[in-house]
Parts: sequence; C-alpha cells; structure tokens
Amino acid sequence: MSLQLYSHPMSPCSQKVRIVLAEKNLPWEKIDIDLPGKANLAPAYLKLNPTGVVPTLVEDGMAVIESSIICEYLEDRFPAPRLRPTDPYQTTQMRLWMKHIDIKLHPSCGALQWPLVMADKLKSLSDEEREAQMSRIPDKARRERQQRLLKFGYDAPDVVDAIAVYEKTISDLDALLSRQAWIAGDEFSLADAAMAPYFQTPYQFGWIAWYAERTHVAAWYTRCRERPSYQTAVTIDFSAEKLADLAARGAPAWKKISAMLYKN
Ligand SMILES: N[C@@H](CCC(=O)N[C@@H](CS)C(=O)NCC(=O)O)C(=O)O
Repeated sequence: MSLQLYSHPMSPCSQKVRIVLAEKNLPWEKIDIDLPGKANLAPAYLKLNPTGVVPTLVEDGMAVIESSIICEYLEDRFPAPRLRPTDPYQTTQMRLWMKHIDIKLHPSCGALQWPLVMADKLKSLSDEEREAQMSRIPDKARRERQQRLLKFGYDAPDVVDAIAVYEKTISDLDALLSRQAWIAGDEFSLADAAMAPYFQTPYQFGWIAWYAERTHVAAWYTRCRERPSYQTAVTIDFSAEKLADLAARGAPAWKKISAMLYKN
C-alpha cells in the first residue's frame, strides 16, 4: 500500500484529509502543490485531478479526488479506528454537515482567505500573464470568483455572503454542540475532521473573537486542536513567524468583517 497526498499547507480541504490520515495512523507521502503559482493547473496535475484543485489522494496509482470523497474512501479502505458513526441516522447528520462544508463553508472560507494569502503572486504578474493563468482555471464559477476577489478584494460581494455563511455555521454549531460533544454524536467523526480546519482560518488570522463567546463551539475547537491528529496535520505548518504574518494580514480584514457582523 502506498498513499500520496497532493495538497497545500493552507488548504482547509487538504487539512481535513491530513487529519483523517493522522487519526488512522496511516503512512503517506506529502506532495505540496504551489497554489499561488498555479501549479495545480499544470497538465500533469490536471491528468490526476481534472478540476485543478487540491487535495488529490493517490493509492497505488489510482487517483481519488474531492476531499469528502477521499475521507469516505479512507474510512472504507482503512476502517480502524472508526470515524463514521455506527448509527445510520448519525451517519446522515455527519454527511449533511460534510455537504454543508463542501457546498457553502468551503467557498466562503476561500472568499475570506484567498485575498489574504493567495492573491499576491497573481497581482505581481503582468495583466497578460495573469489573464493567461486565470483563463486556465477549469471551473467557470471558481474562475469568476477569483477574478472578482482579485479586483475588489474584501469589497467583493462574495465576502459579504461568506461572512453570513460563517456566522450562521458558528451559531448552528454552537446550538448543536450544547447537546453533544461532537458534530455527529458522542464520538469524533469525519464531520469533525472536516469542520475543524475551517476554524483554523479565524484562528490564524486573529479573528478568534468571532467564535470565542460561542462557548460550545470554542470548547469543541479546543478539543479538536488538542488532538494529536490536528497537531501533525495542521498546527505543524504554522510556525510562530507564519502566525505573526497571518495575524498582520488578518487585522485589517477583521475591521471589515466585524463592521459587517456588528453593524446593527
Ligand atoms: N470540492 C473540492 C474543493 C477543492 C478546493 O477548492 N481546493 C482549493 C484549495 S482549498 C484549491 O485547490 N484551489 C486552487 C485554485 O482555486 O486555484 C474538495 O473538497 O476537494
């Protein structure tokens, strides 16, 4: 058995797969893809993952794409320790949250994070070079979103929507976690592995005030962070220098986010 994961240290959907690999104590080879340099659009990578995004898991030459599908694949392929509830209803809840993350929270995270950490390299290119890079993004919605974020930064309409999605997610999760320890019930599951990286974003940019007073969410995220899997899959990539740089980038953004959150 040989597992390779193409990912990027700052990518939340890559982090969730790395958490699952760590929870299952699986050996794997890390291949970093330079997302700001758009190495995800190189022809050889597109052969593995035609959507041109990370993560991609390769097992013995077979590529598996889409982070939630990769997580379920790892669960089926390496069932111990178990990360899917035994109860079928709880499994539906786990999958509903994973679907919410894929469809709503992930693009929202992208809208908040991308202008702060991914846009600089593109901005340094000439207009022609930048257009050529952007035109290779296979998915139209993604391409247009990145173009808006590049042009308008935090004034893009995507940012307002993203803040609303994050706020509702934090509030819904807080209500859920007042009744149970983990997202799908009493045990840590794929839903927790999938959700925790989306709290790394407010954490790393110094926006902790966003969730700190939602005490159930805050306690849950602390429990996730304290797990060895989070430390080896996520924390390891955030040195003190890197966190200081991210906090400096996050400070002006928080002024805009908090102004929108607390405008009433
Ligand atoms: N639905 C995909 C989303 C993957 C995705 O958006 N990956 C981002 C990093 S978190 C990416 O590769 N972005 C590259 C780009 O947009 O240029 C999944 O869950 O695997």
